[in-house]
Amino acid sequence: MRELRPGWLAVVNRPAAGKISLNSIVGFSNIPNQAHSHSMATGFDFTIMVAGAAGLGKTSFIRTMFGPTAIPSAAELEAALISRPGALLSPRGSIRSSKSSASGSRAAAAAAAAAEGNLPILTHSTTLEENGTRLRLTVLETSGFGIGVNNVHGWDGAVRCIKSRLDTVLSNERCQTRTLVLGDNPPFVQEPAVLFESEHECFTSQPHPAHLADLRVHACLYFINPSSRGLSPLDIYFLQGVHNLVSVIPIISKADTLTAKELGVLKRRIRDDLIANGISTFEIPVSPADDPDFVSSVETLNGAMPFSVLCDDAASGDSSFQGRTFPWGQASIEDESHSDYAKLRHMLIRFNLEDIRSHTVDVLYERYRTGFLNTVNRGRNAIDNLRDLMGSTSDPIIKLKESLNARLQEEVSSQHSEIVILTNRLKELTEVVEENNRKIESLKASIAQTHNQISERESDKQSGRNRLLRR
Ligand SMILES: Nc1nc2c(ncn2[C@@H]2O[C@H](COP(=O)(O)OP(=O)(O)OP(=O)(O)O)[C@@H](O)[C@H]2O)c(=O)[nH]1
Ligand SMILES: [Mg+2]
Repeated sequence: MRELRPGWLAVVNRPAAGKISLNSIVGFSNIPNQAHSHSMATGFDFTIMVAGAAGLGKTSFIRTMFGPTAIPSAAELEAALISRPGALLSPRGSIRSSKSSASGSRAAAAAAAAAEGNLPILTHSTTLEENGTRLRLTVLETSGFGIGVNNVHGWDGAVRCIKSRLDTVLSNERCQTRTLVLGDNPPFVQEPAVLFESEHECFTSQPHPAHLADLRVHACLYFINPSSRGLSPLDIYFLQGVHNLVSVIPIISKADTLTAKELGVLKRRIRDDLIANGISTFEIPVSPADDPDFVSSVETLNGAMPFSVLCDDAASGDSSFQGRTFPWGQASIEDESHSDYAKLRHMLIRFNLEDIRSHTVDVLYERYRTGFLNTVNRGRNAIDNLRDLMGSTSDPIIKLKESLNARLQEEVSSQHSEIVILTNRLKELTEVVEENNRKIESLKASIAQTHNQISERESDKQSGRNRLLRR
């Protein structure tokens, strides 16, 4: 093998069809192995929301799929509420259950909160390990939806929860420094929810390399009532709210309660309702370059949507059989004639987990981010326009204040000068009046003097006349 020096690339053969093959081994064919060992060291984050009306088997499904450590059962949750009465919190932090009434009050408290638009969300995180691969699984379960009298705003809390996680990632990206996580459990944003950390850590080892925790909800499994006649208005309301934020996978629960014919009809109605209401669900991507066998298996999986599922009956106590036992027989979760559970597991975990994640992260989140930045830019442009309008690069508010102050001062000074003019005019007029008064006074005095002179002359005349008469 030739020695590879910096800046030197081995003689290359010009490509036959766009590819360049090197004559010597550089070593980048080892990159997949490096990526593999890095992934093994850091593990994977996967956050999943299970949503749907109360009692449809959401908890049972997660426990069947990921094992009993992935989420507490209803009984474990009640027990936890009895030991930790304040565990069920409303978004505003008020305690919604008390020790004395924990059992049974969970549903009532959840229904009350859901009616106020604060649907409680049970958040449970655990690290699972399989053949050395770590999966940091976070399950968010909507709890108590649809059992209240008024469910109109029931889903708002769940939509807000998904958005707030996206917003956290978005604001983290805009921060100058971000905190890397050491250890298994990522930090959590406080949900309007019950927050339980797993007490059954499956994995203990040295801290693995630091990584940036991904808080986004990657998939939303939406459970549909098997006894419905398609999507209900509330189903449509929720799905329309989240389908642009997360990869949505619709699921028909309790497949064992439907005949094959009923299931076919329900699936068709749900597909029609999804299309009619413009709701997009996750589909496994295929490209024209893909192998035809692969394409046909993907078509089978995509065609099975919405998946019907059947959950293991934990209460049966039979660990050798996964499924449900009835007086007339057994329904196995693995049997494809009973449900699409095997197909869903195939897609959700075994083959398309990364596709689901990348659809949420690279397509939906990018769209959300672009929309947010467009809004911010529009706001900035409006401020810039205002600045241009004011002919200054300074803060428009300060500029506006300054211009108002200047105008006010101008008006005050113009009024002031008017007052000065008027005062001067008044002074002049007063002087004129005083002058006129003085003239009047002097005229009065001269008139009085003339009067006196006339009366003196009159008396002189009278005395002359009297003298003449006496003679
Ligand atoms: N027949 C049948 N029953 C099921 C199935 N899955 C779950 N159940 C039963 O449905 C009931 C409710 O199951 P959960 O898993 O607690 O339902 P959930 O959706 O988590 O309920 P909430 O958390 O209260 O919203 C339990 O009695 C389960 O045994 C299923 O596939 N078929
Ligand atoms: Mg549950």
